[in-house]
Amino acid sequence: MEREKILVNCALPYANGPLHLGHIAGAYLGADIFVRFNRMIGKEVLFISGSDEYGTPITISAEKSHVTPQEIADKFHNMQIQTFNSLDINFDEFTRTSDPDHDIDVDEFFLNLLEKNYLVKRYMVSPFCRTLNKFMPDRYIEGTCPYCGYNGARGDQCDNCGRTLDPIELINPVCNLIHEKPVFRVTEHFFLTLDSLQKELSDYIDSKTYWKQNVLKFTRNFINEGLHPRAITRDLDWGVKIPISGYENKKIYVWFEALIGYITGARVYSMNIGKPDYWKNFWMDKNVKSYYFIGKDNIPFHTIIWPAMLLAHGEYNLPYNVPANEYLRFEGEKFSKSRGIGFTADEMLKFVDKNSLRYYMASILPETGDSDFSLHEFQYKVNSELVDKYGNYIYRVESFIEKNGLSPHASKSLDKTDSEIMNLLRSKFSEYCAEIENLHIKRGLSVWLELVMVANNYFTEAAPWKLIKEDMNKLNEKLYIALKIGQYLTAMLYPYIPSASINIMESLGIILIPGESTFSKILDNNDFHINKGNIPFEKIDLTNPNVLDIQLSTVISVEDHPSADSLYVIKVKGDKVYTSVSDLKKYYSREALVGRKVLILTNLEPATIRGIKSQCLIMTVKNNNSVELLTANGIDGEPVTAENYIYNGEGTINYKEFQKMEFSVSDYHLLVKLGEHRYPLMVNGLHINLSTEMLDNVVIK
Ligand code: B3M
Ligand code: ZN
Repeated sequence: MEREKILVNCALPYANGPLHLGHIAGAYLGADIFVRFNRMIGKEVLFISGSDEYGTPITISAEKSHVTPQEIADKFHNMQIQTFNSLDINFDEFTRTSDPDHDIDVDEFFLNLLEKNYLVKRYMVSPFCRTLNKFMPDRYIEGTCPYCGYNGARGDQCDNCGRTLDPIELINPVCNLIHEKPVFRVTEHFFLTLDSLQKELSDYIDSKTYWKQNVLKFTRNFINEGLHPRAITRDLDWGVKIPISGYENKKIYVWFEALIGYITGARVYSMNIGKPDYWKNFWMDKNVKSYYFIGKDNIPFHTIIWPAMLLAHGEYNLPYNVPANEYLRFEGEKFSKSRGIGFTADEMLKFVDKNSLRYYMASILPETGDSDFSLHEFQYKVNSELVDKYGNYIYRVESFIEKNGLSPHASKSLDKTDSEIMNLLRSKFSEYCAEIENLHIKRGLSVWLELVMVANNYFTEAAPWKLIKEDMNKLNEKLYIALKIGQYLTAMLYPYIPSASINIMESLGIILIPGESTFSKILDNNDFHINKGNIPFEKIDLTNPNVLDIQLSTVISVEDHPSADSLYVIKVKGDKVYTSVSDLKKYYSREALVGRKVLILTNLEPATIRGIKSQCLIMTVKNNNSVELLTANGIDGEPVTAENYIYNGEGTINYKEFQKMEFSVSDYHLLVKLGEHRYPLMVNGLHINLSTEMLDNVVIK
């Protein structure tokens, strides 16, 4: 029997920087959970996203880094694929809009709409920079929002009130590239006649009574303000070419062509699996529901512009649902790369595993309002729920069974408690399914957590350690039910933390194959073979995401290295005596070093240099050709902290990783970058002072 199909599209992230946790919570994690869930209930899902590579965010990054936009796009397209893979976020196709395949779909769409007069030529007034002698992209123009007064509004959209803007609307517009007031000049462009689709769009939105209120409200306001023709080409160098002659120096606007990337992704995937028309099932069959997982700032493009384009084109389905999420804050502040707030996904994965991160992020998805990412709460939830309750439950049950060589199997009859438990499992599972089907991804996990609490109580009350001495039949029944509970919990956890769930399911003797297994097949399985694997959860410790053990010490002796003329062998006393093989000989006499207070890094992987093991690095700042010893007042062995983060006492850091760490000097103070934050290095509350006021990219050696 043909399986029901659904299409899940995820906003194409700009390929202009690493994905931070706000991006992941905003659109991608929820989508992946929803896709895995739907596959587990037997639906056929096509899951598409890709890199958005023509937006001005890319050209701005390219200008800042003095490289081409293509180089930026290439770098971050690949980085984003890595990041998604490292989080088990697996699209069927992750396309890229700079790929020639994308031009094929954009050309078809553009010419289709042009032929039907949904694209008309108009003149618009655009910001022109006389110094650079070129029209400036909307995003390059900043000023005050005419609607809400926000001073950092951009020419294309106001981040504060979310409205899409034209640069000419901004109050006191300034080009943020060379900080010059632009002039406005007339230029010809193609316009999408949004106004001609006002009625169809209103009817379409009115039919979406089941959409999230935040999405409906924003969209209705947008439509009620009246729709106007919207320019869909720009005076740009970097973008999809306009597929008609005479417009060589203009390109198609990103918020027209990028949306068509959803179709490109589906079509390219179909070609890659050898079924070139497969995608049409999802885009043309009116019964197929399509879901767009996006962040809040993308709402108008997905609930107005894209439906208008699809209405005009006429051959493809319009979005069935657009469950846009709100914003994720980090410790109370909005995630921001530029202001160093929050961690990128890759940085967080240096401190925790993907299962823990997915688990915590799923529990705080900003589905109906902004939510807050707190390191403290992250540690608490993972350790107290995933590890201490769920992981521990599985461990207790499997250990008891394995230790006593038992193999529980279904009993012919169940006592009242067990019948009730089985009914509870089924009813909670249905509740869980209903929540996720209604896009309440977070609430689905809360239902799971309620069952985890029941599980632990059940096993404690069953007291198998007593039954084993009294009643083997009853023991078998209780252990079998305990395994059924573990089976339900592990199956329900799969969409949230797939890799851990697959491992634990295997420890129960059940194989869960992504894309093939279904809940019914898994839950109908009553045949358990325990092979207690390692419960794949470890407690996390985030109180000290500091990987550097730096301490204060005193130089107690300095000798020439016996077989290396340019090196000293220096002994320093920190919390104990360390030997350092150092090239300070080039900069300091032995007398100048003995007795000095110096900072030492003691958890760098030890290295043997010309036969002598170097146990620590005496830290200096290299500035041009001079070298400055890092020093401070205090007692030997006193830890150096990065603000309130102190070294958590575990692990070493290898030299390459250390070299990648970013230090800087600001206001004569030495700072280290952890995640997106820069923290001052302190010793008992005092800064580490340097003779230089400001230094970027400081080399510590
Ligand atoms: N690149 C939004 C963003 O990254 C935009 C999404 C396009 S979806 C077609 O914020
Ligand atoms: Zn505004």
